[in-house]
Amino acid sequence: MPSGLTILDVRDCLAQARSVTVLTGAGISADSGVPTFRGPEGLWKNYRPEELASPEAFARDPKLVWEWYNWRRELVATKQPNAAHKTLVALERRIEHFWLITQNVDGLHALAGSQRLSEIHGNIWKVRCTQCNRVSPNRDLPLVYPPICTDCSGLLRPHIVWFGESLDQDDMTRSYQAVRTCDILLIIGTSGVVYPAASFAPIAKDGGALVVELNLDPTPNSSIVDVAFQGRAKDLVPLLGDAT
Ligand code: BJW
Ligand code: ZN
Repeated sequence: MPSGLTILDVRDCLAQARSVTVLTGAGISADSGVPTFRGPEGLWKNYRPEELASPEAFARDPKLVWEWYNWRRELVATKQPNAAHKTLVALERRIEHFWLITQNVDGLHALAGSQRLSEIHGNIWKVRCTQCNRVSPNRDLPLVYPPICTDCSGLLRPHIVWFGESLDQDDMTRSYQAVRTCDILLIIGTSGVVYPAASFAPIAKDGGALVVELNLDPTPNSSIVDVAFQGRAKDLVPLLGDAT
């Protein structure tokens, strides 16, 4: 078990690796100014998930839910990818088998240039029709309520995976395969409490990968991974690659 690895050792392992998978969470975007969910400054401190981010909440009061997403869209629109997002783009460009799995809905990985990417909890810049299920991009600021599907006149909802909802099957197949078969799994800025992403560290370990966590604080993953580094994503992740 390679405990005692330094971050520069991990960089050297990455330089040799043919297959790398990365899982990110809200912590990577915290350094761009996007609030996390949990913790003292997190979104759930002021808003309860079941009141705003659940299918029941949307059924009960879609206008309130859209007001909250409108507020977050206005906020995210002012944010830019940081050095951690950019380093992952550089890694993607030089590693043969690379897959980035993000739980973030802010779109900052794609904005940075990531292409081999699964946004497993959706994207705040997409909407989905509650009647015909058509997904479409939408960057309206503000999004005028009620947003209506141009195909069937159904009410549009955020294209985001709420608690109790299924994740996209193709995304999950691809993500599980990437986690199972990688040489290295990097887990960056996630509290590691939300499934299915919470199961990725043990799955990668079972597959024989080197599993590395980068987070401001210890998490439930810290005791599973081979090595955990504490610090800000924008400071730690660039040490692993060649970001500008
Ligand atoms: C920094 C930093 C810096 C800060 N640098 N680091 C198995 C067992 C038990 C329960 C379940 C299970 N399988 C499914 C469930 C139910 C449920 C679940 O997981 N519940 C748990 C809470 C127990 N999962 C689901 O319902 C999922 N659906 C599903 O599995 O369908 C099938 C099924 C359903 C039901 C039962 C069984 C099967 C769907 C989950 C969808 C989650 N969606 C959300 C909300 C979206 C709303 C929105 O965005 O508008 O997605 S929840 C919320 O948490 C959001 C995030 O993507 C997700 C993860 O959060 P994340 O990214 O980890 O953020 P934080 O805030 O928690 O942590 C930030 C971290 O960053 C911290 O660690 C900081 O230290 C760190 N940090 N600054 C580095 N600068
Ligand atoms: Zn429709």
